[in-house]
Amino acid sequence: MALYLGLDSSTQSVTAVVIAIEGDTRQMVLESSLSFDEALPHYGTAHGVLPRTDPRIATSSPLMWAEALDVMMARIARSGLELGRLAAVSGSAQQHGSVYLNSSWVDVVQTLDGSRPLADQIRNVFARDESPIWMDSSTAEECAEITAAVGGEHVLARRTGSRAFERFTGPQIRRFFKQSPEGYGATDRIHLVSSFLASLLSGHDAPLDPGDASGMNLMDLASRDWWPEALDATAPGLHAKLARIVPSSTVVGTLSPYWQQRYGLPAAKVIAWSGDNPCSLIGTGLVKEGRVAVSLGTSDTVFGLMREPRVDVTGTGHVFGAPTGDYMGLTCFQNGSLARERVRDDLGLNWKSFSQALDSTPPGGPVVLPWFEPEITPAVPVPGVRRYGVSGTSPEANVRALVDAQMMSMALHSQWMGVRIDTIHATGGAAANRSILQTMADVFGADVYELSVGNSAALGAALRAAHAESSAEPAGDWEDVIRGFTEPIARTRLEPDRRRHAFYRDWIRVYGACEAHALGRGPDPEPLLEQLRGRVTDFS
Ligand code: XUL
Repeated sequence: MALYLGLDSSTQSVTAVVIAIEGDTRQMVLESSLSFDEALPHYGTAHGVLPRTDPRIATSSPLMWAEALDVMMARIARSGLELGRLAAVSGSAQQHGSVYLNSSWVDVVQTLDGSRPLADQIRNVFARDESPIWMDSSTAEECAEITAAVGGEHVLARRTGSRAFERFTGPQIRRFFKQSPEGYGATDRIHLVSSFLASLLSGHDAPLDPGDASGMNLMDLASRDWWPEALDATAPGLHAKLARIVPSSTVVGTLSPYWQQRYGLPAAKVIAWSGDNPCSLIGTGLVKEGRVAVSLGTSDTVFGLMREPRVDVTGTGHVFGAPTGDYMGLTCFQNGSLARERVRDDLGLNWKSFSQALDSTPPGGPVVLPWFEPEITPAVPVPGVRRYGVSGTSPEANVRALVDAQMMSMALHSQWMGVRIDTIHATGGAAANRSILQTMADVFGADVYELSVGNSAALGAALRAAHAESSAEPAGDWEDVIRGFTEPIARTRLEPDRRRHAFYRDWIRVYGACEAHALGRGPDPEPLLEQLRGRVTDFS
């Protein structure tokens, strides 16, 4: 039985998943996590982030990520698994974060000594001790400069898959170049978290994959190579500081002598690492267009595979490379569980009575735009809930209006992906709520399944390792690789109600009109609202 290891270096922790595959036998044989704050308190992080005074700045320690990898590999080596059978390793990492390395890096990484801890040996390879991470929002000025230099937001989005975002790596590199020209000058190599860790595993300067490179505002989506105009707009001499971009399934090396000597691990193949979202795409089984995942977490996210690199002209969605060689679309909504909990608490409900309220109220009441916090999609910088239609409504109607709004907003703002959604894999805390999932099925007109996969990014990385290994033989079939690991729970399937879906197809136009009006981009939606309310029927 071959073993495959998937690692996920996320914002707060590192997780390992080992899967075993032999013919039709498929098992997850190890799942283990360590939290940076708890396991490595000497770095002083809180939730994986270094102490900060300016709330817009978020950095972490690349040395801590390396030490955590070392601790995790030691743990895996002691796990009792038959690691001689470890065939391949791949990884996932928080996207956008960047690691700045000086001229000693290449030599040091190639000559790591198995008798000394990793962190002691790489302490001096950094041109910058702190790495900006995805939670950083300090680069508005650099975003504007890059956007202007390449010819505007639409050009940048069309070429790279996203307009300029503050957390994306290009704007972060530009800020470093502007704030510390000497530091930038002393930087020989800029890695993403993913390619930095892949380098440490393979013992040489590893390439990037298109999934993670597309989170930089620097990669040309069509050619999956660096886009010279974006490099020029970002910082001088940047091309020479960046590694190559290779297909996600590339074998970038084998576990280096360091891991073999120190932990007795075999020379297993190291497959290019990717970002956590592209890895989660695989770990939630989305290897086919038409299937999307809706993650109902603190914020809600819709993501799915796209055969074509369509981009969101409204500028809120992202297109990343998918590990399958296709593309993935991702749209994030800030007011997810946060808004659900707010309404539940304001109305003095618990989850049971929240669901009862939802079940007992048909759609078609007031329209509520649930912007309790600043919203990402659509961009609403100044929060505030907006309401249209009947006033003085019952608590039940408020619950229905909120969940309808969240589902319609997700359906509306994922249309840019141009994908006919027939199946939804629902994950995250609120996916346990059947009433919410039924509304999702009715609004999207798709079958909804609950997915029980935890650690989807680490699992996705392990599956990517298995796929890359098997494609050395006849080309690996993704459906075959994920079989037995990412299937949704069949008995959780919820089908859309035909009549309700027909109603929502019209109601979503009302929702869109209310949203446009609230954003100052459209006429008063009340006449449309009234006209459609006449069509509300008894759905019981
Ligand atoms: C995606 C993003 C986050 C990080 C979290 O654009 O910023 O999902 O990848 O790890």
